[in-house]
Amino acid sequence: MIRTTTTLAFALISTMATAQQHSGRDENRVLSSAGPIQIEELATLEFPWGMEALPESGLLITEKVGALRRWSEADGLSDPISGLPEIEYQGQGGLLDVALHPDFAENGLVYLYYVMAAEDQPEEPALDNDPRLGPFVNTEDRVLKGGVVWRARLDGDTLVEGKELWRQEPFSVGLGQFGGRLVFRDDGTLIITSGDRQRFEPAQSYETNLGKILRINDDGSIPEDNPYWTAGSPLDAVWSLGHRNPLGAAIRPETGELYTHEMGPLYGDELNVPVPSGNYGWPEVSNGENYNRQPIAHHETALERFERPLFYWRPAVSPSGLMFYNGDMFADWKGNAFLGGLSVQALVRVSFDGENVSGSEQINLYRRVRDVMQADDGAILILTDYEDGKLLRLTPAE
Ligand SMILES: [Ca+2]
Repeated sequence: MIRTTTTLAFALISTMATAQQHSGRDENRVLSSAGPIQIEELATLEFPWGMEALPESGLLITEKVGALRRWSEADGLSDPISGLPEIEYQGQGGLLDVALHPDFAENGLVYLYYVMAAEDQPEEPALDNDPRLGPFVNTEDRVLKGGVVWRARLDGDTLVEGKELWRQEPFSVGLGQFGGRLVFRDDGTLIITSGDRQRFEPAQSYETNLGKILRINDDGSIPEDNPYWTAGSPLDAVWSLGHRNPLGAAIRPETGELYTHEMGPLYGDELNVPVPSGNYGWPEVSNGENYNRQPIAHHETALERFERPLFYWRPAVSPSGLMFYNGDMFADWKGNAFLGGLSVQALVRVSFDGENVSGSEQINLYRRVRDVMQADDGAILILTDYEDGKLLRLTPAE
């Protein structure tokens, strides 16, 4: 499929306040192209990472340190839900995303993506740090581990009947870039984003599931209409390849298409519409550079066999979390996509003209935004990063 890559001809509309405004800013009110936005703090969490709306009311929220909690307007934040597996928390790893089965109201099934330490740890961990990581080479974290998708049934405040459905292969030592978002497609299959674990070439390898988007059934079996399905091959679950570190995935309601984004290296964050068997290029092509300045061919100059991003950011926004908005509260933004920006400390809004991107606005929140979702009433809910992370509610200011 050929899509037009949106170039930087679309200048970023920045609503960043001037330095003078910044010094006297009201932390609970920020500017946007749709007018001022009121920010309300609902809860404080430890490294919150993902959230999902419960059918009756309230949310389930993950904390990277290894806890899953409920939150509701009436009762606030719950104690951690019990019954979770042992989670390896360090750096970018820990308890990442949560998703609910499409029939959660009837079956109570909860899906978690978490990082697990290997049962057998090597005596001499292989530190295969790549010079392309530049200053991000890390030799301290020597635990052999990988991302796992796990399903259990929520019974009161306990997860029961836990079962591992999928895991990253192979596990690798330390570092980061696990991916870790989960989203159900309209056909009831589950999409998993798997990062390259800072190892580059596995994203192009037909031997591993690192650096891929995967698709499995709700019970962990593999859909036979996956593009590489041959029964028993490591590629059975692969939907698309050539991804670096995708931390956002959502289904666009108008089309039912899967949208994902991923962090580029130095610059070049991408928004993609992954099609079955599509190769999105990493690490052979990117619109960013390696951290040691070793050049990478840009998508525009590269071979036809690589799919180009629908849109890319340069400089980077460091995207995390993705949702399509269809509420009435921010009526001008209906149909737009929203993603969190970590490095830019902003909520990033993407508008569309049909299937192409028509613009990107950075709504500066002065906080690293980890995840974003829409509440039932059309308010925008946000999780911010770090040990005193917040659940925030954004509504139009009076
Ligand atoms: Ca790419």
